[in-house]
Amino acid sequence: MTVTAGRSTVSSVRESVTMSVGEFLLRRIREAGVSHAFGVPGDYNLELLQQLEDTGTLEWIGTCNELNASYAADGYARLNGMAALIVTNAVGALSAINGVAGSYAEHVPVICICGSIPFRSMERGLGMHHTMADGTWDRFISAYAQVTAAQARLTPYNAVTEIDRLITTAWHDKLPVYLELPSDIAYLDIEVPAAPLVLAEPPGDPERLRSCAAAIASRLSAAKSPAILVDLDAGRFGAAGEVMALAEKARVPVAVVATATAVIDETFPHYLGLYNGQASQPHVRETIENSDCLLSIGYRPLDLTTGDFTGSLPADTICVRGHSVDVGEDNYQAVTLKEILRGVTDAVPQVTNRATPQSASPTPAMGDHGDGSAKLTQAAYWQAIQGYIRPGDVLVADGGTSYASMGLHLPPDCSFVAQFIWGSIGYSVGSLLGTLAAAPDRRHLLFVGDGSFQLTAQEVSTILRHDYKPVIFLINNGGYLIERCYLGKTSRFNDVANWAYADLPKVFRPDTTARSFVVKTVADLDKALSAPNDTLIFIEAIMDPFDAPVAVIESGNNGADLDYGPRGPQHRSNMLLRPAT
Ligand SMILES: Cc1ncc(C[n+]2csc(CCOP(=O)(O)OP(=O)(O)O)c2C)c(N)n1
Ligand SMILES: [Mg+2]
Repeated sequence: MTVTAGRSTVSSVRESVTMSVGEFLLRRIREAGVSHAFGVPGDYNLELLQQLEDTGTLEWIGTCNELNASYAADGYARLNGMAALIVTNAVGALSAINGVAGSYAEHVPVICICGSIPFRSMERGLGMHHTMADGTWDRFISAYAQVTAAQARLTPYNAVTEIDRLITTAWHDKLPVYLELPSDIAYLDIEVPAAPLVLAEPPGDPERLRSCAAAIASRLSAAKSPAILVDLDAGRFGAAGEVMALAEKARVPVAVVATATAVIDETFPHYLGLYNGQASQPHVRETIENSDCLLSIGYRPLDLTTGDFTGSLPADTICVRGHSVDVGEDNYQAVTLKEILRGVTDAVPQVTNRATPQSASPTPAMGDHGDGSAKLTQAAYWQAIQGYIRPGDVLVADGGTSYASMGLHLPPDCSFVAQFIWGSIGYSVGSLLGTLAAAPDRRHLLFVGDGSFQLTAQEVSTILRHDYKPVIFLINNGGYLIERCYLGKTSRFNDVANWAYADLPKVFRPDTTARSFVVKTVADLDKALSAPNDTLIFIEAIMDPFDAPVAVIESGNNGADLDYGPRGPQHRSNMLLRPAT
């Protein structure tokens, strides 16, 4: 029998099947498009991992620690759309919380599953390990309430609704969620829906959609200098194609902020460049800040997207977000990013008489990066790497001078993975494991500094264990160079121990076929770059401790003024690395 409710037709007979709580959870995760899980076993999640192994629902990628697993899940979700992380009570969950918080800041949907203490212990007041030994069990779910969009402790009774609510929330909001599975219920049978989970945006309100699209289209059509500013949500909500279709039809230039690097194909004729307040190229800043109709997509003004608050967008900027829009005084709800962009594209007339933007700064000439025998400089390094990038590459970048990779001109179909907002160093090494698992057929390039690498280096062993073949570009400059641009140019706290980085593949996998290079000159680097990509390539570049790209120096110097104020120590002489005069 079917009943008609409003606009939809619903079957009143929902077929159900019997399945254990754990198997249902794994099944739903798989149905959400996730085929791997990252994490570390512990006695409270072993039963779920056994189910995972027995059913083969997901491929398990065990990591060296839960922090790295959380980064891996984040990297995986950025390419795959969603990820799963499995940890154990408290000790695992709290190790992972930094990465999950990063996923929240960066709008990455990760399902964190914590195998937690059994109900038996909660109900009988049994003191358990991995707790504070004070009879409490709510602290860790409370901690996760600060860094996730939704949390639940599963019971046999709520499992069906809560699993679906959490997965759907993560998918819909593009945010992480946290789910506790008490260890004594994973094997209990419950009745679960037979139908697969369907992740689809419910249609918006047709009137709101029409009037919102019409309002935007009429402003765009009347404008002389419209422009679009794109932040990371355009990528997370899969709307980059819609942005480009609109830009194409209405001939509107599109700029991105750093957090949205590579979201818009840089070879797209209407691609304008990177917007970052006064640190933008002048024509980009002028186009965005003086636009008479600026459409911002998910823009979040932050130090790193405003040129340290030097930028100011037009007061009447139209703000389009994942699920709402502001146009002038009007706020539209029950609309979605993709639908709005499609609606506006349909509603605007085809424009033919507006010039395409001047292209972003010319791609640096390849093949000539100075005297081959000269000591390797940052300038020569990035120029050589520019020539190495090819269409479809996945670039994963850590903090420090490796952020200069953001300035590379990217050919089509590249992805750029970095944790710009959260900025937890070491992120990239774990994240690389995740991007490799999500897209094993693409070439993955990691850009990381010695300091950042030391936080999460062990995960190279997992990358080798799974026979992945990334290229790891590590800058060995003896310390935290980017920090020297804030404060402590020569201070010991900015030094790190010198490791034999390029020897690590051998340490992490004695039978490795990885190719390691220690490069000190341009010629050394060129040789390393000519190695075939049939195995992991590790390139340790020895650089001067004070050689930093000007953009990194300037952002550090500005950051010092913002962070420490006019009475801060940065004003004393020679306290921070300044641009060469
Ligand atoms: C978890 C964490 N700890 C500390 C910091 C502060 N921090 C930001 S960049 C950085 C130094 C990075 O050094 P390195 O990776 O060697 O890059 P370099 O600038 O030397 O190329 C530090 C310590 C951070 N962002 N995250
Ligand atoms: Mg360094």
